[in-house]
Order: sequence, then structure tokens, then C-alpha cells
Amino acid sequence: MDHFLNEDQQMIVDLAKQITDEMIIPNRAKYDETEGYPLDIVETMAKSDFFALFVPEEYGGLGGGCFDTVLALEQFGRGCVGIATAYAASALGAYPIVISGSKELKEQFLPDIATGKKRAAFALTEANAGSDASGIQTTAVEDGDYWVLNGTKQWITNGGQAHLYTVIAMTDPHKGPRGATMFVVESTDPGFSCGPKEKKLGIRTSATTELIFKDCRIPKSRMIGRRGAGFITVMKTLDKSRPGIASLGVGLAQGALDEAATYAKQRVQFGKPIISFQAVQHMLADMAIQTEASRALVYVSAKHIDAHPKQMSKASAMCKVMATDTAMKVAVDAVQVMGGYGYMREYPVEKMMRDAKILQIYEGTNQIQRNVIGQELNKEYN
Ligand code: COS
Repeated sequence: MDHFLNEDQQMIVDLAKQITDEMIIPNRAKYDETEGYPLDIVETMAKSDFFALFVPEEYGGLGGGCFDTVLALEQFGRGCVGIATAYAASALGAYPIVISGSKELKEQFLPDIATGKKRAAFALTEANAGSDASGIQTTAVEDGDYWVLNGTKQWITNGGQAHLYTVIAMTDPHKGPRGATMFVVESTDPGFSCGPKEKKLGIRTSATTELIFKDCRIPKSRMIGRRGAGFITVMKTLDKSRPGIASLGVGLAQGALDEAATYAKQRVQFGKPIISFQAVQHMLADMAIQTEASRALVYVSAKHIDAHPKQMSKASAMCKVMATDTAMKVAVDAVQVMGGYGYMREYPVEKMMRDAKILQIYEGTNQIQRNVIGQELNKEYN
């Protein structure tokens, strides 16, 4: 369907499509199998200015909006959600600085993120703080001109591959969510280390590790925003970033539909291509309807967020739920259309099915998103 993109937006799509078709699709099975980090592809994305897209112009970026990033991520996600996540995670890691960082902090870090010289990661999750984001136990204590961090973050995307981490820690634990503050930690800071790469069901190329802070000492200037404002920055960051996860879902669903429809045209049973059977046609039709409807909601939500940055939560949560639940369903159905072949590693849909699951979980489970939507409705219908 025509989404009436302007010239700049079409350029983003075309360039992202080219990287996806020429680099991501031919290499995705290899990266899934070896579980290695796709550095060559990430570097190509950087050379093509994709890391500049989400950085404001005054700090060396292109000043793109949520919609621009969504367009790029949809294409990358069509190829491989694992590889696309390496890109999305850098945007997520940069957003706290973009949203709440001082001018000095922005000048210090954003230009290198924009060129891809430095990759970023976002560190919230801990063993006892997942959906309950304010339950974090990592602490940061003032010591002269430094902050000293102690604690362990869990399942951090781009762990070990990022050069800088935006980390939330408790500075005033008795104040609850109002006692949390964000910091930039560099991979070279004393007392910082990463655990081994986790073994996962899907997105196996994506680097997921623990981050360990053992008397990790960082200069005071690395505090992001105000002391005590960390939780709000985290919430705003996730609101801004979730449409990107939604667009990975749209991309994955489109990729799975493409594979299933192509197969159904070629596969002959009972003397006819299976696409001529109504049972298969109806499955493909539902996959196409759900994918296109998700795309429409993601685009409209991203445009709403760009126009109304103070009203992100509901639009962001709604498109995340719809597009990622769709990705899961469409991927499962693609495997079904392809039968035994769909179940084999030789075809990409079994990987898409494994990859789709994380979309319903990371950056806030779809159950938490429904809570957020419910709370917003509760306010609207007061
Ligand atoms: N934007 C700005 N401020 C927000 C906000 C948002 N989207 N959501 C909450 N806040 C503010 C609230 O207004 C409140 O401020 P006050 O202290 O002034 O009242 C404060 O933050 C605390 O909010 P709340 O009481 O709603 O927090 P909860 O502890 O109940 O948690 C949820 C709310 C569940 C929504 C939050 O914990 C969450 O998003 N969890 C999912 C986290 C997640 O995505 N994890 C995945 C790993 S990160 S990749």
C-alpha cells in the first residue's frame, strides 16, 4: 500500500532496504548459527548514516524523528530482528542523553554515537527489576567529584559491544522511583565489566550480557539530568523507543508473509500450487490484513509522537502490542503454511518464529503495555 512518504522518508526506506537485501538477508542464518555480533553490518549502517538518524542536528545527527527511525527499523527487521536489535539498542541507549542530558553531556557523547564510532546501550533490567522497573537495587553514591556505582544489570542488549551505557541506579533508595538517577558509564571505566553472552531462544546474534558494577567510579559530570529524575527519563525513553520495537514486528511479519506466499505459489500438492487452496489463501489473507493494519498503527503512532512528544505513552504502547502480537502470530502461521519445510532450519521462518517471541517481552511486556493503555484510558474517561 502507498503510505505517501516524502522524498527523504523514501530515501531512508530505499537505503535500509538495500542493506537488508544485500547484507542482512544473505548473512542472517550465519549469524543465527554462530551467534556472533554482526559488526560488518552495523558498520555499514553507520557509514550510511543510520546512527545519525536519531541524533539531533546540533550534535552531529540528522535530527530524524520517531517516524524516520521506524521506517529504517521496519526494513532491518524484515531481514533479521537480531541484527536490527543491535541498531535499535544504540538508539535506546542514546535516548536518555537526548531526552534529559545536559548540553555538555550531549556534546561529549552524541557526535560519536551519530557517526557510529561509539555504540550505546540502555541498562535498566536487574534480576529483581523487570516489569517492576522501580525495583532496581543498583546504587550510586557520591564520593567527592565522583559517583560510585555498585550492582548488576541483567540481559542488557549490546552488552560487551557498546562503548557507553546509560544506566539507572538508586541514589536515594528511601524515595522510591523518585530516588533513581541516570548516568553514562563508559566501557573503559574502572570497576565496570560485562558477563558472558547469554544463550537465547531467538535473536541469537544480538549481544545480551550482564553488566557488573564493582565500585565503578565515574565523574560527577556523567549524571544525566537531575538527581532523582532517572525513573521519569527511563519511562520517556521507553515511550520513545517502543514504536521501534513495533516496527521490527511489522518488518518480521512482512518477511514471514513474503516467505510463506512465495512458498505457497511454488509448492504443488494434489496437482496444484497450495496457494490455490482456500484454506491456505485465508491464512495468507489474515497474515496480510494483520501486517498492514499493524503497519498503519505504527506509522500513525510514530507521527503522533513526533507531533506531540508530551503524549507518547498510549500511542507507543498500543502500536507495540498490536505489531508484536501480530509478528508472533504471522510467524507461527508462516511456519504452518510451509508445513515440514517451515520447521526446517534451511528456511528462514523457524528463525522468525523464534525471533518474534522477544518482541512481546523486551522493552516492556505486552501485558505491561496493556496496563499503560488502561491507565491512560482511565485518565481520559475521568
Ligand atoms: N512518562 C513520564 N512519566 C511517567 C511515565 C511516562 N511514561 N510513566 C510513569 N511516569 C511517572 C509517574 O507520573 C510517576 O510520577 P510521580 O512520582 O510524580 O507520581 C512516576 O513516574 C512513577 O510512576 P508509577 O507509579 O506509574 O510507576 P510504577 O512503579 O507503578 O511503574 C510501569 C509503572 C509498570 C509502567 C513501569 O514500571 C514500566 O514501564 N515497566 C516496564 C519496564 C520495562 O519496559 N522493562 C523492560 C526492560 S527495559 S529494555
